[in-house]
Amino acid sequence: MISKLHNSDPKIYKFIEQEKKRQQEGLELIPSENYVSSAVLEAMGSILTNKYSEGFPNHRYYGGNPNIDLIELECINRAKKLFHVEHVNVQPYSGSPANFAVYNALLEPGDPITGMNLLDGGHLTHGWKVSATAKFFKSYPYHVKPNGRVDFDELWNIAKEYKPKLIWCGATAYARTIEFEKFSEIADSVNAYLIADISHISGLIVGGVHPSPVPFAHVITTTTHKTLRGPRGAMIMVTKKGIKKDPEIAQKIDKAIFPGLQGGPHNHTTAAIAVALGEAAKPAFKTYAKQIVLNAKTMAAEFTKLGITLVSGGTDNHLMLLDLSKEGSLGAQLEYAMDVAHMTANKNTIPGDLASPYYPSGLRLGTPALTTRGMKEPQMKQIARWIVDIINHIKPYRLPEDKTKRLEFMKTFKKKMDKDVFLKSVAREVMNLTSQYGTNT
Ligand code: DSN
Repeated sequence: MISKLHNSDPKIYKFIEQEKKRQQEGLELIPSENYVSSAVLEAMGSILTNKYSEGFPNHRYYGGNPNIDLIELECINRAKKLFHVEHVNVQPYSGSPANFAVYNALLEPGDPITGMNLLDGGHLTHGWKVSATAKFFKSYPYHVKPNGRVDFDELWNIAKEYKPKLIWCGATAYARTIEFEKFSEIADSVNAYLIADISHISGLIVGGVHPSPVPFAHVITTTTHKTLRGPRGAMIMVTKKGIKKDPEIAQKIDKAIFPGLQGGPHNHTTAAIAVALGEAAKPAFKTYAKQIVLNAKTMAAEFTKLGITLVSGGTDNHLMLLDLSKEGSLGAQLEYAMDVAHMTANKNTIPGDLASPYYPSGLRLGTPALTTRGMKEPQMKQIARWIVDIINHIKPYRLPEDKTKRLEFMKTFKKKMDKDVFLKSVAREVMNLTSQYGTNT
């Protein structure tokens, strides 16, 4: 069947088809990515995008919203039931706006906050220096210890000295269980809000393979497109504990989103979130979440067996962080070489990285997307072996110490890799594997 898009805009159609092919042929190892179902895609691509509906259900600033109200209310109710929370706002455009809305709701400019340092696995919006969150609030980041786990002694000291009004827990490159109870003890001791950003692990929480922050946090934020396997969007949830601390907290969050920060909600996204939440409520999702973690543990064990160092020595969740400092800060080179071999991952800093975020010493890998495709332990071992073969192959290309030489070095490296016979042979093996698996649509 020739699509309407193909007829009306063949150029964009072609680019989309190319991307579809890339997603089908390649191995998606970025831990924050996933493949949505056809049902989620259908809702995302629906006519709901045509409608303005500023405001909230039954309280809109535009007419014609009876159906949008039904969709948003259904989405809210599904989220409340699935996560066991009291209030949910499903309108944030994505994770960063959701987090900024929390600041907007609960703090005054200049208030002190703390979150995990970006280089240690935290998120930009948890107070990293180049983020607006550090411009408008005073940020005192906490770190991980040499063993790769959160340094709670340091966090206690930060809490006592700076009295943060808001503490973030949750991360983007942290392979260990988030110890919500320990964070809540510290937050409660200084009467701070504890905000759990569960973007990476919300699917694992729903699937019962990671503890829930609900008894401990006041507010929870999550994107909906990572392990939760929904569309690109986000939610802000308020717990009983949050309402006990501040009975107005739910209204403050809603007002911070609209009119505080955003305009019209993306109703097509809201509908697709509702569909994804419906899928996540099914028993099969628990099996999926369990397999994500099993796959990650299997892959991590294979890397360790093959001599690769992992930050924190392994994983409890869906991701792992390869520490390639002893191999020569290979993060950027490995990301590129893997791309040539049809494997997508992302270079990442490691705790205490002496290289820069653009040329870091680590590589972040995750299993949610591969697990969606139905891959299991044997495939994880094979993929780890391919990656280690590539690491060994590119080891001679150590990052130059002299920063001014790095750009030129990468240009030459990329040209060589584009024609590299070994990488092409891995790409063929990868395509042979991926041809046996669909992409959830
Ligand atoms: N960009 C997300 C990730 O990849 O983890 C975080 O916002």
